[in-house]
Amino acid sequence: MPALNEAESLSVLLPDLMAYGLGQVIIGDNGSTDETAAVARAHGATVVSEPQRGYGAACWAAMQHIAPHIEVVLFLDADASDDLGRIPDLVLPILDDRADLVIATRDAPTVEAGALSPQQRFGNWLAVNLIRLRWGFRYRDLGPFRAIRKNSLDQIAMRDRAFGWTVEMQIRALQEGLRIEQVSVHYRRRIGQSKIGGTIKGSIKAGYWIMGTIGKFWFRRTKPRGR
Ligand SMILES: Nc1nc2c(ncn2[C@@H]2O[C@H](COP(=O)(O)OP(=O)(O)OP(=O)(O)O)[C@@H](O)[C@H]2O)c(=O)[nH]1
Ligand SMILES: [Mg+2]
Repeated sequence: MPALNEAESLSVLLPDLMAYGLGQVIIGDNGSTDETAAVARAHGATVVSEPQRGYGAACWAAMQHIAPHIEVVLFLDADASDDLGRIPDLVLPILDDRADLVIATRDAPTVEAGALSPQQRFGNWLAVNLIRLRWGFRYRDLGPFRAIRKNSLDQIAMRDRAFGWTVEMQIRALQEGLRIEQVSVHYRRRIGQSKIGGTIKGSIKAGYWIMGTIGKFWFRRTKPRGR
């Protein structure tokens, strides 16, 4: 879970998350100046500090602390927007060996009004349509809430350290022929202050990285060069 100043939401989210009895809960703390680290530790999470800013940098740092026995890795945001009740729906297809990557798509009829900004909706729409044009797969969202087999995560060798993280994972999954499932989920307005999709500056930054990542892979052959 990448987190930047999410003490308020983590104090609500973590007690619920811990109830699922996951093998490990790891927070990639991206230089928070609030009580994020203290709150996370108080609830039994492992905190990995990553001074280099960026969503991907925080996810990557957290990933380096995954224990060897872990089979499935769940990613989610620290802002309490995601519906934890759907964790089994994301994880079980992988444990049952039906899928390697399961994406929670924020398109259930119950998605809270205002939880996704118009620029987020437009950016996601554009990105998934570009992916469909280039790779022929119909993703419905670039949502942060997703589960992936640990071996597959290693196989796709994530490079992005910023806001192209989710889209890179989805494109690389297609290039590697992973089995992909999508699950419609509920999505709530976040707790705490918006940093990316809910702000103009954040949206421009995220849009730049998402489009840049699609562009980077667009002209590559099925496997990235040099592998
Ligand atoms: N590591 C890292 N994480 C960040 C950064 N900005 C935001 N985050 C985290 O990434 C997640 C998503 O950020 P949000 O601010 O919720 O962005 P969003 O979901 O696009 O938009 P809203 O929920 O509408 O604010 C949260 O867990 C944040 O704490 C950053 O620069 N670095
Ligand atoms: Mg959010």
